[in-house]
Amino acid sequence: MADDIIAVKPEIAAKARIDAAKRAAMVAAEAKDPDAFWRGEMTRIAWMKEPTKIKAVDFNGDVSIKWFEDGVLNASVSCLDRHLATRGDQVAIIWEGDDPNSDAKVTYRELHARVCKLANAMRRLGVKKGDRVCIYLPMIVEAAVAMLACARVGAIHSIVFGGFSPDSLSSRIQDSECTLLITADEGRRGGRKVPLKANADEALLTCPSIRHVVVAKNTGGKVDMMEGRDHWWDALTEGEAAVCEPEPMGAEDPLFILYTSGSTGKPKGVLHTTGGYMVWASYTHQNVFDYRDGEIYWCTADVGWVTGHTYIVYGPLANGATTLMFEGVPSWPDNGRFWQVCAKHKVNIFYTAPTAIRALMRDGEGPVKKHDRSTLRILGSVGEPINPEAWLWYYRVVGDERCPIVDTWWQTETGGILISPLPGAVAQKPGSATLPLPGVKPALVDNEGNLLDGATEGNLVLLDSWPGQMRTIYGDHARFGQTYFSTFKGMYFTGDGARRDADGYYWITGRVDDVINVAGHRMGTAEVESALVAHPAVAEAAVVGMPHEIKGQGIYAYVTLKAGVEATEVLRKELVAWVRKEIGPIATPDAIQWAPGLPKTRSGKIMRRILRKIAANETEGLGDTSTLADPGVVQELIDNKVG
Ligand code: 6R9
Repeated sequence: MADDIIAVKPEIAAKARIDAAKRAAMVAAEAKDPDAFWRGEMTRIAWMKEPTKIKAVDFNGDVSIKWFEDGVLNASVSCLDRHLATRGDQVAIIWEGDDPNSDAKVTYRELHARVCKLANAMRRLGVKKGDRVCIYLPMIVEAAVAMLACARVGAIHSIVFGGFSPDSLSSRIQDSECTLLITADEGRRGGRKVPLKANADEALLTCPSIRHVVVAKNTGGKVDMMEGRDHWWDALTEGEAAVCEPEPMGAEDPLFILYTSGSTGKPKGVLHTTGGYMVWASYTHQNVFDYRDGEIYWCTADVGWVTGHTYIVYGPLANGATTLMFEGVPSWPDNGRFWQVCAKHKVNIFYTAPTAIRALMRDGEGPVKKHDRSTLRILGSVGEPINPEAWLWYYRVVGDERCPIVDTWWQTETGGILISPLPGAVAQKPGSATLPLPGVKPALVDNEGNLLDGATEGNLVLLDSWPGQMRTIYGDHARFGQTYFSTFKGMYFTGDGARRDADGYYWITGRVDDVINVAGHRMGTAEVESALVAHPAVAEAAVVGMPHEIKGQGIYAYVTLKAGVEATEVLRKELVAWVRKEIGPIATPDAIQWAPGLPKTRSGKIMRRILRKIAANETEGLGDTSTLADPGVVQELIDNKVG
């Protein structure tokens, strides 16, 4: 079953932008003369000065990645200005509210005007090229406006997902010393309110770099406004002109920072620059989704994640698409919401995460079949491995076996999709992200970094750069080299493991490092551990991922309490609430096990391999435990496993 092949239907290949022959020609052209290939692709975005230099990359030494380096552009011009003459009155953004009775449409002309007004106001507040601006907004049109207004004035945006706690918001603002925060009174999700401004107020107690706060009125809920610091969006932008000179940006000037979790330490500020990122966003959005003029395209992600950056805002708008922004959740008011929205707005391309598919599968076909999905043409998946069962349900029930599925593998660091079928060119196999896009060079290596040939399994690396690759970790270039280029010399290490079959298809097996993927959200085990040990009752904590039917992985925490503290149900609940408050609801532990001791090597290193197996109930072959300082703790943990 898992190795089923679903061939490209001839009628799909015939109409697609890229069929198998075109794909082969692209791969060959890129291999023969990469500079010529990318010189061709770079014209998909608008340049103030076209680059003459294409690529300058060194994965060794200090690691330096530059694309189109002498080009000059402004990302907002590619997304807005250049469309005004040809599609000014076309809808750019369809906004669908949490409440099924609220929606809105914004044309390219209106979006351009709103972006210019905010950009002018930002300049008036003193925001200049290179300044960092934090965006902490719900899924409302203002989020896209804020991103593009930052791009307009050359400020670097750093979006923090609205589900993060005041502490998480504060540490991200501090790390990149943002001077402006853009937020809203409250957000809405599944009929509930999210107190964004109140969270921001708490965070800002520890953020001296913030000089101004712009507040969008969304729910109308009551909030405190600090005189001189806080400004209502509408009042601030009211008198501003609807035109604004775009800041000329070098191709390698930063466009945004986005914090993401790694194996160790605090979240890293992944930095993307302007030219290469925009080329990659446009190239991948148009080709992977086979986007055609006039189509309605919906990516269900939140703009707080990289998927929202590249595939709700920058990619679709660069390509002149109509992009749908959804404020709500798949399960509210009922489990048919996704399909109701598809029918209401006649969606052609739909892009979501496996965790949502698995959750909706539980309710059977009823809620899907109730709604007309005849406009759907392409279905996409992103964020985590999709199991063949969920893939086939998506294909049969949602797509009526009509719509190709693009299972897109990529990361915050990669800026956009790297491995995915092209719907008119590559046969699909349920559960496989299939083949690299033209220009992308994945490989598998063993733990010593030796390249592996043919059908095999190993660590997924990329042998060469692509324009959308991250350029550095904000403020810590040494950590960039250390994290991604030191494990395997001269290669970018993804942190993922993968299998490659005899057809050369990639099957991503999941993270091989201490990052876990909970419902498509990346979480560092170290972050959850440091939240737990910050609680006065906790002496030590070790966190691992455990298999979870809907979320893919759940969070399993082993907690050692301080001497004299009693392990009670009340304390367990308190610790769960504590982590939610410290990091945010996405980090809620699914299980907490009291651990009188943790399995450690004689040098004091926690043996996570063993803890992962216990959490997964795989206690048969625990492997070598002879290096443990106290092998007895393992049996004790197995006997007291929770869940
Ligand atoms: C875009 C995004 C990246 C990690 C990545 C991998 C997992 C993403 C996947 C997938 C299997 C896919 N991942 N897409 N695994 N198949 N199609 O999700 O970025 O939040 O940085 O997560 O997600 O483990 O390394 P990000």
